[in-house]
Amino acid sequence: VTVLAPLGQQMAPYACQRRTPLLHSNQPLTEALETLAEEAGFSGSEGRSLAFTRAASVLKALPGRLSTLEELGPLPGIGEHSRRVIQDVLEDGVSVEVERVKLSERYRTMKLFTKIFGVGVRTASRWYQEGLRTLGDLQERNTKLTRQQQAGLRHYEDLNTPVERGEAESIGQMVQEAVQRFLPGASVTLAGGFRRGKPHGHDVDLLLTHPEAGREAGLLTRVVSWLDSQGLILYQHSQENSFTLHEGPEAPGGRDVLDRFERCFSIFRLEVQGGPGAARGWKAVRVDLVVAPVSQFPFALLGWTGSRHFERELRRFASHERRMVLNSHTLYDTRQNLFLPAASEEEIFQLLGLEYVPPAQRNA
Ligand code: DCP
Ligand code: MG
Repeated sequence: VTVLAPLGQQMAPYACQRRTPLLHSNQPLTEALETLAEEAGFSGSEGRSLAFTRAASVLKALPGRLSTLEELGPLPGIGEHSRRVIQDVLEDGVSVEVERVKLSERYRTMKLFTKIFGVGVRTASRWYQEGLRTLGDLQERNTKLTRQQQAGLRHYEDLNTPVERGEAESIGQMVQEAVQRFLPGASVTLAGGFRRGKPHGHDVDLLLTHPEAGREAGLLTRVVSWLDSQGLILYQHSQENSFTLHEGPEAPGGRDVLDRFERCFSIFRLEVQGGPGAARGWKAVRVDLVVAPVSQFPFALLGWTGSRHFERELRRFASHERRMVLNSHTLYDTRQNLFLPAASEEEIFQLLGLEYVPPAQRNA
């Protein structure tokens, strides 16, 4: 047996400097930490949530299974609280704190409500405070719901059944066919978790573009109307492109806005043979369609491939280490006062002075 150097010895500080595969050897530890991250998010403690997420992400990048806390060495990015949780799970198989969270009425209710399409932490929290506990309560007490939340509730079971890769690919195909009708030469790219190699996901993220700038304008409306006329769409709401370079390099939009692309949040009606929808022959699936002009496409692809934590770290690295602003549209160098164009994801990593990390290694 070779004596181990601390497992985390060569761990780079930012997740975007590391390779994080989908499968790793420390699942019980990362699950415990991510439960606490989720719970902190439910309580509005973003900082605490991020600390647990960071710790989990570091463990996902370790080359092997951790058996004692000492093997970690003085790893930056894993705080006192996370270390205690890791130690408990290593010693007892579980963390009492995590188990208590999982059983708590608040956590369970928040989870139940935030799994409704269109319900975020703030809404779920308000409902909890009003004494609501079940999906039935929402209906019985005539809780005011948006059109999106009504659709979310109507398709709750389907939308919380994982989407299989094959299902994501057939939806990609359906969209591709619709796109070809209206704009031959346009492309449809499967992004999100599936691009990182996940076998299933909570939704299907599709990016549309065309190699000639400007040709993509108006495409989404036509595609969505056509799919709708074919009975393939159970719900949709679209948002127009609101991005202009003149606004400067600030992060696009407010707190809740990820980017400003023309976009459609939808629920598709997918024909299925097996699974929970088999008896009726179809299943509801969440699909996000996003249109990017070709010059922004590499940024959109990078931004929409994730993981969420990988993206957050890329932006933090760009700003803290390079004085650059990265978003799903552009990269802006604040020292040169200059937008830096890129024709591929590889080029964006290069501009940031980062080693290229392929999608399958972005599961931070
Ligand atoms: N994204 C992000 N920040 C957000 C939301 C999304 O950076 N607040 C990016 C990264 C995600 C991608 O968009 O990977 C798609 O978002 P999803 O919520 O669909 O995440 P995934 O596709 O990674 O996971 P899932 O398998 O649950 O769909
Ligand atoms: Mg997704």
